[in-house]
Amino acid sequence: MKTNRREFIKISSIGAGGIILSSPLINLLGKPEEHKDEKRAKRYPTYCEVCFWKCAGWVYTNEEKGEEKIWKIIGNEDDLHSNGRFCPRGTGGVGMYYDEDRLKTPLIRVEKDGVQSFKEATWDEALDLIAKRLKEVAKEYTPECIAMFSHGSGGKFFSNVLKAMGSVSISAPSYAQCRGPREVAFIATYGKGIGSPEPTDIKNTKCLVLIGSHIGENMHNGQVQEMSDAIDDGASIITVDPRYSTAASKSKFWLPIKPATDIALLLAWMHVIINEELYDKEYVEKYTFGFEQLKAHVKSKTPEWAYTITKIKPDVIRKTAHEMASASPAVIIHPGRHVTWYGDDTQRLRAVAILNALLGSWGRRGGFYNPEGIKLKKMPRPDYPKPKRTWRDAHPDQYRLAGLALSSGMCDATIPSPDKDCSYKAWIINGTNLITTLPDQKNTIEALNNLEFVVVIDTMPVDITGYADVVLPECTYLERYDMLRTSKHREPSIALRMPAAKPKYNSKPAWWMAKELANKMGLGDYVPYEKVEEMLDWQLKEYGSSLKEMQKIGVKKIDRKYDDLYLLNGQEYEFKTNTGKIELYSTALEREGFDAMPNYTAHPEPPADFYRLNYGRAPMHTFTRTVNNPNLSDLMEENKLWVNPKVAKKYDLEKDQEIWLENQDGIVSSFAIKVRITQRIGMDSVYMVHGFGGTANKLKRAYGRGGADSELITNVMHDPIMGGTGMRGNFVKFIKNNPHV
Ligand SMILES: Nc1nc2c(c(=O)[nH]1)N[C@H]1C(S)=C(S)[C@@H](COP(=O)(O)OP(=O)(O)OC[C@H]3O[C@@H](n4cnc5c(=O)[nH]c(N)nc54)[C@H](O)[C@@H]3O)O[C@H]1N2
Ligand SMILES: Nc1nc2c(c(=O)[nH]1)N[C@H]1C(S)=C(S)[C@@H](COP(=O)(O)OP(=O)(O)OC[C@H]3O[C@@H](n4cnc5c(=O)[nH]c(N)nc54)[C@H](O)[C@@H]3O)O[C@H]1N2
Ligand code: SF4
Ligand SMILES: [Mo]
Repeated sequence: MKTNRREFIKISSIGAGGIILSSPLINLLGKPEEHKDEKRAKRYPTYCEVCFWKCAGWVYTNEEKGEEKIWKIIGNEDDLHSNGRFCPRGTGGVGMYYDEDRLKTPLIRVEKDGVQSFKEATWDEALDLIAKRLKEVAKEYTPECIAMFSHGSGGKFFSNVLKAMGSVSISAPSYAQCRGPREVAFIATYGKGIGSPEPTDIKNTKCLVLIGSHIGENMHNGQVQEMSDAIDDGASIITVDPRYSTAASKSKFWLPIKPATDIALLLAWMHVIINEELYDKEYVEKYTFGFEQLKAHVKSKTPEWAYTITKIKPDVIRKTAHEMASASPAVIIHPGRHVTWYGDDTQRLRAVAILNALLGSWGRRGGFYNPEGIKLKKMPRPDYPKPKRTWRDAHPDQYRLAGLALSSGMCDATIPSPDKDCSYKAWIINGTNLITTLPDQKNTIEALNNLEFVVVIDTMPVDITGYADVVLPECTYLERYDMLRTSKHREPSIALRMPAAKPKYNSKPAWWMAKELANKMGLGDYVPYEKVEEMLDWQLKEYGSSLKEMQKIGVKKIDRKYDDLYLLNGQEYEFKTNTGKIELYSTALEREGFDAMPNYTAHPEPPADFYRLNYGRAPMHTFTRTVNNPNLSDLMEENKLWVNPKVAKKYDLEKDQEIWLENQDGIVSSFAIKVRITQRIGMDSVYMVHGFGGTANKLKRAYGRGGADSELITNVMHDPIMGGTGMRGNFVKFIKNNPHV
């Protein structure tokens, strides 16, 4: 059975606490001493799901009129990700539980008289249908034709079922739309990626260089705290950002770079550091490969050369290079996180990696430390079948250095084309709002229309749920168990998430859905437990703990196995690169036919009357994940378009005037966005926070609020090295009268 056109269905839904904000950066974090335990309260351990920093905390419940209610969430003081403090989003996570617009029961797409709509279903009906349709797709095509997109904790449970079926096409948008280029660049240079949380030793640094990494608005908790401490300890901050970000306002040097020219600045910094012999000679000699080639490569890349490109004055380039060198090796050129900007991102991040190597910061106190984590044992289960095709076949002979599946690549491969085998026929989408997450919405929708079957697992009726054949409502992280958190850090640790309340409505945890689905598909042996608690307890035993103990402590620290947080003086060390050295000259890139050392190439400029569309984060929101959250939308209910006063004057734009935007491809924004006139943005760009302007009409607080950068990002600049989707090459012009009337 083929679905014809997959009509977008606007889902109908069936069925608090406040936060005080003061000034930016550290003041946004809750203080541990503010939270005095109250006698009647019960507390349950969790780790936060409002973003991917995964801070561990405590959920407090209180009895109100004989009923237990979730009251507040605070940080767990034993946790290295949070140090006992939560960011406003984490604190506001309670709102996810109370949001009355939540998905409440499974939904199945039905068609009557040519009109498609969702009907409410029981779990049995929904899961039976999924099992039947996935088996049909696997039989008619191959199991490899089923793909999964996931960004969230439940993904592990569903990927187990998918692998048991015989497909390994499992991707997260946090790779090709986020940190992929940085991982590839650091692996090419050091033989090791960055990972999450970033092992930047910010608390011990003397100089932190942020290149478009807007820590303070990007509220990755531990980093914000460490940056604040470092500033108090006298560290200097150098911020390179065309926008006067919160970080820029805390910086000794703010370099308002012309957008898309960072590689030129990085090469000029290398030039100064090599030319003036400011690099860490002993380190470079002992650990690196290709210094002479690099020296020749950057010989002509003078600050004067870079000035013409970046608009950063030569003396500022020199001064900031001296500032970094005088802090060396306790200096961090931060690798950033969302780095898919202009398509040459792996090379820009290579330049970042190389500059760190020249300053000897990798493996050094105040630079990058060597994190350690633990790997939990898996309960015995049958071997997975070996797939005949993987996600790599979506782009044969391309992006061979990509280490993880590309969401965008898998999406593209779903659209039949003469030069591509149409690989995917069914998608499972868990915890990712692909419509607003992948660039070029038209492309994503075309892929969705070509699918035979789509399952969406989410907590909210967000945009992507409207394209599903079956929608499964997951309960929030406050109502469920999940896998144990074991991310690497200065010390290894384990954190538990457990339910603080029963799932509201007819929602269920991912582990339960995946287990039921596996059973219905005859794959029950792959889920060797009745309840996930059994598995958690089994895994914890290996570390001398138990579920019971973890329920009391939440976080268990484990001693480091190796005493190698930093490199020792003069220590021999073999890097996992082709040469065993830190590759200033990359043999891996050369072998793949790419530049072995980064080069600057110019990018297109905005046409007349157009402005570059810049976007980023706000401290109180995470993408579309939080825009409907009652607590967080109270703090920030819409985004605004940052416009420079001179530009505003040119077009006669007033403060808070509602305007629409049209991009270079003629795409017009669905909703109006208010103008914020500010000197903090340059003359060639406009800026907005990502996540707003949603079209999902059942999200009362989010629908149509503000503008969506996602709608306007239609020009995708693919990174030829790893397939990342550069999203900052889009230009917009202003429309003052409502184009939709
Ligand atoms: N235009 C544009 N695109 C971008 C970015 C940008 O800045 N601008 N940023 C990029 C980056 S850096 C990233 S990391 C990605 C992020 O991409 P996504 O992770 O897709 O971002 P969200 O929009 O937050 O979508 C998360 C979805 O998970 C759902 N959800 C929340 N909690 C749960 C849960 O417990 N269970 C389940 N099943 N679902 C849950 C939310 O309701 C929401 O639908 O987007 C990338 N794409
Ligand atoms: N509060 C909050 N915090 C978050 C998130 C969130 O949703 N909310 N999301 C998390 C996630 S998944 C990620 S990946 C990170 C992303 O956060 P980061 O990696 O810190 O930042 P980006 O989104 O890449 O960059 C945004 C900054 O880049 C600047 N910029 C734009 N163009 C250029 C340019 O050409 N050159 C330079 N040098 N700068 C430029 C913008 O002005 C803006 O200040 O944030 C994380 N932290
Ligand atoms: S940084 Fe904030 S939103 Fe992210 S996990 Fe930590 S508390 Fe939650
Ligand atoms: Mo991200």
